[in-house]
Amino acid sequence: MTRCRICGGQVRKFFDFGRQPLSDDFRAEEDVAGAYYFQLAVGACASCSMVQLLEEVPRERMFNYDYPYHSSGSQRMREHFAQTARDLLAAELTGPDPFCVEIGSNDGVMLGVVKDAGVRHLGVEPSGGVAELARKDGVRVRTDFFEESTAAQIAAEEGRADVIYAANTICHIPYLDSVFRGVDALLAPDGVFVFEDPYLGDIVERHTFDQIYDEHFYLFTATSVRDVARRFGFELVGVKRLPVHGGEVRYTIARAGARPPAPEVEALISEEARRGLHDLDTLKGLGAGIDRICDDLVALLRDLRERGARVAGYGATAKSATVLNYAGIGADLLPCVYDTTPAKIGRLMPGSHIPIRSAAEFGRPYPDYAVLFAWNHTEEIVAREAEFTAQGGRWIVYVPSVRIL
Ligand code: DWN
Ligand code: SAH
Ligand code: ZN
Repeated sequence: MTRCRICGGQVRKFFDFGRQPLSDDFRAEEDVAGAYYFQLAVGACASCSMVQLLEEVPRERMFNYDYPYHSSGSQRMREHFAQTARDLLAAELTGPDPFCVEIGSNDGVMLGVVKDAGVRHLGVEPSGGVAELARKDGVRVRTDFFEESTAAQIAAEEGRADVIYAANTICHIPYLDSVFRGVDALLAPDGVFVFEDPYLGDIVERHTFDQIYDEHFYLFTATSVRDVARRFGFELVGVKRLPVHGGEVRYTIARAGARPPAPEVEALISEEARRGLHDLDTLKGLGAGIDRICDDLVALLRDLRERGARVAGYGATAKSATVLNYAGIGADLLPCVYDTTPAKIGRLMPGSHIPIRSAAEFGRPYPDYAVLFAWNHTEEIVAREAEFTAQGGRWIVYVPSVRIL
């Protein structure tokens, strides 16, 4: 039996992807033998409703100097984080000497804007390579995992934070108890802990099952976040649905009693109850969607191969590891994947070993079809690669169902 990482209750499995590689482990041909595999299965706690993975991957295996994902790789995300920074500056960082801490600051895409406003800030980022990129832009970063001890040290050295912010990071941290105790140590009495992560409600609704992989340990809801916050003396006081990464929620958390909860919080929690979002039957329904999508995608790729069409992938996303390895798609069906990230180009996709080529080579020559693994950046990529469709190329997407655009 698997015990809940939050409350010790029983986690009931609703889907099992089998043995899977690490989603951001892009290796050179000669290194693939050493790749790490784990059991990727997901369940919901029968006691506290938190949806979580059943196996935890040691954090240093995922988040280390070589972590390849650069947050600044998308124009839309750069704009999203600039707007986020401006909103925090206007609403929360207004005192005489405000202090903003970001957990998982990556290449500094958000904190750079806070820095430019002349506001005291600190990123906490364990992955040394991306932390160095942020420092090159003048952003202050501590190369460390955020947890209770790190937070206590920061509080002692720099004082309390008015804002602790995190995007696509809190769901990556199984040891949430330590995170909340750290927030307790570091947050000013009237400060806010703001974080945004993929929303289980959107994953279920849009069948975006490829949000499930090693790094995404938790799939949050307003209900589960409210409950975990309460365990540590905090209250969920705000929720905002965000369109980025296929649907996320931004949670605002304050010390219990410090701020009144906005009406949207109760509204979203009620909606989740109405939808039965934490019921095992609802969650098992997602499983049927996963199998249908993977079967349809494999059938389409086989059909295209038989017809002699040239097919490639676009976007060597972490998400794509789940699709490719669960569906069993290899280089025989998809000979290569194009991507703009320097640390991924020339490497192999984890598990499927499909080679990654520079997006600059996409048109030399264009394939007939391209599977859009970065479906969350569809608008941006379709616009950037307008010449591909102008020359007759067609995009293939697979969420919420397999379609040729
Ligand atoms: O949660 C996470 C999110 C924030 O980032 C992490 N656990 C890991 C990562 O997930 P992902 O790899 O699925 O994220 P993206 O943003 O969907 O990745 C997009 C990929 O596509 C990158 O490798 C960059 C590439 N890309 C490209 O080749 N051309 C992206 C754009 C916008 C482009 O035009
Ligand atoms: N915030 C960025 C990066 C998301 S990727 C964005 O939204 O684009 C997840 C990031 O969290 C990685 O940079 C990873 O190194 C970092 N991370 C993982 N565990 C962490 C922890 N315990 N404390 C701080 N950062 C962590
Ligand atoms: Zn639980």
